[in-house]
Amino acid sequence: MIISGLLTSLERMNDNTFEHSPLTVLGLGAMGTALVRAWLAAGMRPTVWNRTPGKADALASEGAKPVATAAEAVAASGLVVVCLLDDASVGQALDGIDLTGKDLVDLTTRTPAEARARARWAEERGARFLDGGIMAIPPMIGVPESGGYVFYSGSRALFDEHRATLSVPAGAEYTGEDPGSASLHDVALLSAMTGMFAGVAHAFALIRKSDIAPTSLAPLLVDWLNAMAQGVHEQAARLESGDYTRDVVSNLAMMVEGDGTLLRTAEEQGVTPELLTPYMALMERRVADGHGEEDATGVIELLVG
Ligand code: FVH
Repeated sequence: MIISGLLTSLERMNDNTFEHSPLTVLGLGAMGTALVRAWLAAGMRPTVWNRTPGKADALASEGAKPVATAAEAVAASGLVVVCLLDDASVGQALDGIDLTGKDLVDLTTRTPAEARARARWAEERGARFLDGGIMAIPPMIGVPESGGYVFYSGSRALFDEHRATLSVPAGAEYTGEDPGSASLHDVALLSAMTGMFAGVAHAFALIRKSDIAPTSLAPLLVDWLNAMAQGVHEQAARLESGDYTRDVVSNLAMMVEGDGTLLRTAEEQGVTPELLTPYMALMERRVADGHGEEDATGVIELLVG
């Protein structure tokens, strides 16, 4: 008893022994499967469970240990990683299961409020909780050079003890004790990505019926978006200073004037402007409110009310 307790403590103190530490993964969708393969490649043998059993078959032949129920899977390891569709599915999968003494790391995408509620829910059941927001797609998992990483927030002690294990599939970035912090970071980045791809969709629509090939526009788009993305740092600095006129290169009045050209071109090409007009309307409101000499940073004031 004392010896096994000492071993557990030593494993926790030095997580370099992760290949021998029991690990469970709940959820073998595209992401859960990629996570399991990364841990298998690192020499671990995770216990795995999926609601639909067939998804564990290939992983079993690669060394994973499938079990029939979520309860068995949770009982098998101190560290339980969850990667399910959404927060509601986590509640359903873990309903009625004993979580006493478990370290629950939940990589399911959710809102910050859902993450805080899920942390309270886990702690009430005797578990430590760490929420994770994955900034990677499945092919980036287990490929360090892809730059994929996971935001983690919640129990610092849990993060520190399992950091080496958690760093196997992708980089591990701890953002704070507030369990909602990881998902707020995650959703902020995903929201920016959504806006970016809305712009990309509009750009491809403009050339759809032209003789410009999508594959010839693509590298130009990537270079242009990379160059313009640097302006994010300046927007952040203006937000922190509160001075939206500081070092402005392209002012809002000029941009709103230019929006007319974007809209007329969309009309000429037979493309609906509906992906652009909500943002343009906000820019126009800022100009009408007397902020034409600022850059677009002030639009954020209209969003938060
Ligand atoms: N795949 C991606 O590109 C993104 C990258 C960033 C992070 N996301 C999030 O990761 C979570 C899982 O995503 P996924 O890609 O693995 O999703 P699916 O392939 O659709 O697998 C969903 C799994 O969830 C299981 N599931 C759904 N509902 C329930 C339920 N009520 N009880 C138990 N399990 C449930 C499902 O099981 P089954 O349908 O095979 O039986 C899959 O294992 C997600 O939050 C992404 O936003 C991925």
